[in-house]
Amino acid sequence: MANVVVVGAQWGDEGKGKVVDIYTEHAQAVVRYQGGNNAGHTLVVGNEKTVLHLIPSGILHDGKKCIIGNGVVLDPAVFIQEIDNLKKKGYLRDDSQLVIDRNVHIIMPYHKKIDITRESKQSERRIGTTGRGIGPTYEDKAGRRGIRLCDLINDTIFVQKLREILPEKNFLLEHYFHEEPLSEQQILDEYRRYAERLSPYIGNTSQLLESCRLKGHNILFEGAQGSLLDVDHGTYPYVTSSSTLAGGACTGTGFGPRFIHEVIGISKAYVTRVGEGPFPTELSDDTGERIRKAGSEFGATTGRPRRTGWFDAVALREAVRTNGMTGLAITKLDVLDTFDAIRVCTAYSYQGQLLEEFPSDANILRHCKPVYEELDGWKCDISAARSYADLPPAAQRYLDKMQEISRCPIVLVSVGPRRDQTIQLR
Ligand code: 2SA
Ligand code: GDP
Ligand code: MG
Repeated sequence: MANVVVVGAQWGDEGKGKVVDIYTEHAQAVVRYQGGNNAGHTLVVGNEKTVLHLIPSGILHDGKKCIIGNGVVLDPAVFIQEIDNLKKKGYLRDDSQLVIDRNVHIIMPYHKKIDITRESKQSERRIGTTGRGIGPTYEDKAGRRGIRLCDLINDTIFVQKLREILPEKNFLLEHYFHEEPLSEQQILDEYRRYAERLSPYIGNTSQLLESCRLKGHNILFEGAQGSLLDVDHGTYPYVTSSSTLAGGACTGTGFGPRFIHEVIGISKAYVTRVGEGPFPTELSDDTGERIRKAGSEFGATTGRPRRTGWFDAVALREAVRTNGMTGLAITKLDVLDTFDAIRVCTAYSYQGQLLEEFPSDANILRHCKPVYEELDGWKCDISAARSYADLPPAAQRYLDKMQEISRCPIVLVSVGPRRDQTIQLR
């Protein structure tokens, strides 16, 4: 029996969706605990691809509870669209499979408009956000002026809150950003319709997880984005606005840390990053382009090309520590199938010093140069491997190296996007 947190060990898009889908087989409940529809989690079963932004990646398994915890910020339109798409494909036949916590914060039209406007008008301070309103919604949560789902479904409270908040947002839009103000009536009309559609799914995550735990059920916590995008421990200010680390699984659901047994970090066999911010092993050359092509490295939400680079053990060790990882899942090993030589970054060089620990200051990180070790490539197709022994010796050596320098045992290796293209080591 185990309650497991799955977290991204890098800057997101490590293949969390795929791993959560696989681990769901052993769980009775799957919970998202932070972020919102900035996430894009891709699941491939047979030839069918599903990209989820809000609904937990357990939803393709009948009968598994999928819960959106209080730490998530929810765009109702995206959520409703996602439900409709899943139902069209024959999933989510039983609505009681899906629960949204009554305390999730709602992404409002002004959040999206402020996010997009800030990014376009303040180019020197660009973060490279997904433009989904995530940051402004978390700002209002911390500023105690957010609208929660429990407010949205109580019309008197909803009207009162919107009337308090909207004038401030419109003032900012009109007088600072020189944008059109938003209409209160339009927002009310639109969000009242959403309130109706969301009502059947509302629940209490903390109580639900407690009852799962008491029944001896296994709970899977699904992180979004990645450890290096954590608002506290990431490459601030080039981060998302939530707690992406395993610790966020507790605050984002109301589940106590002493009941969590495993923390599995997902890492690609190389690194990608989307958006701005320092990235020491970035390859802005043909090799980077080759990885992007072979790995289809384009945003699952925005379609943006992802930046690519060699595996970075310094950054991964940071994630191993800040999450208290018990195991590592290495994904996209097959993407390196054609390379003659593969590099791994073991330390950074910074102003003549050798750094083995990840600097928490983005201003230092941006001047760090990677120190590499080079390994031989395996130069063959590994996508049919289903056990460690099936892998060519050079691929085994690469995995052994990653395990040694990241100081965390590898428990799963992924050799293709499909559910079955997986080697489970534990
Ligand atoms: P935001 O929108 O405020 O959360 O953006 C802040 C930073 O967080 C990064 N971020 C992400 N990084 C990787 N993947 C994400 N999800 C999508 C995907 C991204 C996409 O699955 O591909 O489609 O572009 C994600 N979401 C947020 C973001 O790039 C900023 O650096
Ligand atoms: P997530 O946000 O961490 O769930 O990851 P994304 O879905 O944004 O990006 C991961 C991408 O890699 C998706 O397109 C997956 O289908 C794909 N993928 C996952 N694992 C593997 C793998 O082992 N090999 C290959 N080639 N693709 C993979
Ligand atoms: Mg993604």
